[in-house]
Amino acid sequence: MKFSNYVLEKSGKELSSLNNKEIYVQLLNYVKEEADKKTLNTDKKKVYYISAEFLIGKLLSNNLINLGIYEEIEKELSAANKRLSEVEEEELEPSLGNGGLGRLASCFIDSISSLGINGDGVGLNYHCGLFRQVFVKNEQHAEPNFWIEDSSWLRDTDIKYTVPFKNFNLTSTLKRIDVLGYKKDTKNYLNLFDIDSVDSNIIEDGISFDKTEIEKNLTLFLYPDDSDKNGELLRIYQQYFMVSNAAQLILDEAIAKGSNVHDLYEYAYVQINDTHPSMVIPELIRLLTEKHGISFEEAYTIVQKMTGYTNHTILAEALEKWPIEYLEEVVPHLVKIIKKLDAVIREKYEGEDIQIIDKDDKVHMANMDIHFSNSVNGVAYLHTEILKNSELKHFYELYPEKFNNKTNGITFRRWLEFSNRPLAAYLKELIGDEYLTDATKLEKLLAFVDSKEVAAKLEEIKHENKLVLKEYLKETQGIELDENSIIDTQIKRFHEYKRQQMNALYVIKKYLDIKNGKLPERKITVFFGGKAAPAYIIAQDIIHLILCLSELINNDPEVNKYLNVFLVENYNVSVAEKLIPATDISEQISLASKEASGTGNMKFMLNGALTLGTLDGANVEIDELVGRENIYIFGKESDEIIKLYETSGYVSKDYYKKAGVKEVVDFIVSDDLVKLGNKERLERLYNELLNKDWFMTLIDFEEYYAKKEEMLADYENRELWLKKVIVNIAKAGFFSSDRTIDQYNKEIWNK
Ligand code: F58
Repeated sequence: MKFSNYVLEKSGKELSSLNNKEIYVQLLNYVKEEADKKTLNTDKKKVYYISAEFLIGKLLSNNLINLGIYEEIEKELSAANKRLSEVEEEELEPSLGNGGLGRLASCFIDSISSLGINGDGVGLNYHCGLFRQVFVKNEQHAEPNFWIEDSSWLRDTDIKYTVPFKNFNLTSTLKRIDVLGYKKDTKNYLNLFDIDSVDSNIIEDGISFDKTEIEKNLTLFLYPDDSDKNGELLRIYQQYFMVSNAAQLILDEAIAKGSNVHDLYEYAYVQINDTHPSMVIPELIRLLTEKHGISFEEAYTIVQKMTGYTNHTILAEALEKWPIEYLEEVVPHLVKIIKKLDAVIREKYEGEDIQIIDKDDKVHMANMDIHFSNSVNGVAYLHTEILKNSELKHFYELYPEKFNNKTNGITFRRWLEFSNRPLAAYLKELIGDEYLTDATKLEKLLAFVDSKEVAAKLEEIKHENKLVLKEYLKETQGIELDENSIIDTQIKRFHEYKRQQMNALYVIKKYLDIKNGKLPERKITVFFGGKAAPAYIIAQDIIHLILCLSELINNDPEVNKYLNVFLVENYNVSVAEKLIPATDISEQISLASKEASGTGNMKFMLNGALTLGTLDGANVEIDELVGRENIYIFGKESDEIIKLYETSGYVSKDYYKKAGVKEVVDFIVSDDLVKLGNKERLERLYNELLNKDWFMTLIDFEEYYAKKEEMLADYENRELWLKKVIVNIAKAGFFSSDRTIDQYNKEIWNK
C-alpha cells in the first residue's frame, strides 16, 4: 500500500495535513508493518553478537533504504509538500552506545542481515544510555539522555528470564528491534534485555544516582561511573544480567531447533565484543552443568567450540580485571565456575601472566576468553600483529591457531547511501549501483581519475554538503560555518592516545602564525566532536582547552577571517552523518600502536576526505590501498613507540624545549586563555604535557604541523587534490563491513 493511503486509512487524514512528528510516527508504524512481512533467518546455526553497546543511530532512513523504498517515500512526501529530511529530524537518536566499538557492532548487525546470515545482536536496553554532553562555561557537563519515546522501534516480547544474583533474583523482559538487511526478504533482531523496575526518579544532580539500588538502576545508564566500589559492582551486575539472559536465550533457541545441548555448538556461535560480555563463558558452562546435567569437562569443551573473542584495545588499563571478592558479592555461583576454569589452566600451564585469576585475586576477563574460546581476533592488521607479538605474545605462543585478524568495516548503506546522497547518486550515474552490495566495484571509479568533469562534480558535491552542514549546525548548535573554508575534522571519543591535544596545539600555532602576519591562503575551519568519560579528568581538560580556544579565535576579528574552531556539542551518529560528507581533512592522529583500528578513518575516505594520519590502526591499510601519494602520513611508527615504552625512553621536556614548541605549549597557560577558562584545568593540562605526556603528544608535533601545512598547500592545487579524492573513494571498498562480516562468517563462525 502506498504510504499516503496507509496514512489515510490509519488516521483518516491526508498526508499533507500532518505535521512532521505525526508523519514520523506513521512512517515508523508503516516500516514496522513492512518488517513484519519479512521472515526470520532460519539456518541451523545462529550467531549471537553480544555487546555492551550498539551505537545504532537513527533508524528511519536506514530502514527505508534497506527496504528499498527511500526514494518512493521521499517523492510521496514531497508531493504532499513535506520533506523527508525534516521528518528524519523528529526521531530521537537511540542512546545505546559510546564509541567505535558500539558503532562497529551496529554496522555488523546491518551487514549480517544484509548478507542473509542468521545472526542477532544481544545487549541491554539502557533507558538513558550514554550521557548527553552539554557545555557550560567551556566545560563538559553530563546530563541523562532519555531517548525512548512512546512510539519507538523497540518491540515488546513475552520472553522473560530469571537472572540469579547473590541476594535476589531479577526477572528480565526482552525488547527487540528488527534488523532489516539491504533489500532482503529476511531479517534478524537486536535483542535488548531490560527490567520493568527501572526508575529514573533516582537520578539526582546530573547523572549521579544511588548505585546500590540495583532494581532501579540496572539498565539506566551505559558505563555508569565506576570510580568507586559500588560503581564497579554495578558494572558486574549489568554484565552478568546481559550474559545470563543471552545464555538462556541461546539455549532456549537451540533446544527449540532440536539441539540436545551436547551439540550446542552446531546451533550457536557467540561473538564476545570486547571483554564486557566475557562472563557468558562461565554462565553457559554453569547452565550446561547445573541445568542440563553435562559434565564440567564436556561443558567447557562445548563452550570453547562456540565462542570467539574480539579485542578492541591494546591499552592495558582497558582490559577488564574484576576483584574476585566483588564477583563473590554479586555472582558467587559464577565464581565457582571461574575458579574451576582457573584450576584447569593452572594445571596445564605455568606463567603468571596467562592465568585467569592473578596473585592479587583479580579475574582477567580477556585471559578467560582466550583460554576458553576458539578464536581471538584483532580489528586491523597492525593491531593483530601487536597482539600476537607483544601484548598477548604468550597466548599467541600457546594458541597460534586461535589468533586471526578481521579488519573492521563500515556499512556503506548508512555511511554513503544515506549520509551522502548526492555522492551516492553521482556514483550510480558513473559506475552503477553494484557497489552497494559488492563494495569492491567502487574501483571502477579509477577509470575517471583524470577526468576534469568528474573532479568538478565531486568538488561541487563537497560544497553542497558543506551547505547542508552549515544549515544543520546553525539550527542545532548556533554555529556559523563558512562554507568556503577548508574543513578539517577530528571526531571521536576524547582520549589522550587519540591526541586531540596535538590538534589543539596545531590550532594554537596557527593562531599565533596569523597574529604574526603569516596568513593562510584560505580559511580553515577545524571541527572537533566527542565526549570524554566523566571520570577522565585530563580528557575533560582537553575539551576545556579546545572550548577556550574556540571562544578566543572565533571572536578575534583579526583571526576569524582565516581560522575558526568549533567543538560540536553532544557529538553522536547524527552529527557524524552531517560532518563527514562535508569534510576535506580527516584527522587520524593517534599515537602509533595505540588505536586498534578506527572506523571514522574509513567513513571519511569513502566520503572523499583525505587522511592526515599516523601509521596506526587501519590507517596502515588505507595507506597501502591508496598509495603514499594519496594520503598524508607523519610521525613515529609503532615499533619505535613500543620500544620507547619498553625503555621509558620518552622525555617530554626534551621536545618541549625545541624552538617553536615551547611557545605553543606555554600558550595553554597564557593570560589570553586563562581569562576565558578555568586556571586549574589549563595548568593541570600544561603540567601533564610538560612532565608526563604519557601518550607522547610532543614527539610528533613538529612533523604533524609540517604535514598539515603541506596538505593545505596541496588543497590549493585543485586538480591534484581531487585526483587523490577519487582514488580514496575508489579504494574504500575494502572497508565495507560486508567484507568484514563475510570473513567472520567463513573464518570464525563456520570454520
Ligand atoms: C574501539 N574501542 C577502538 N572501546 O578504540 C577503535 O580503534 C576500533 O576501531 C573500535 O573499537 C572498533 O573496533 C572502543 O570503542 C571503548 O569505547 C571502550 C568502552 C568501555 C570502556 C573502555 C573503552
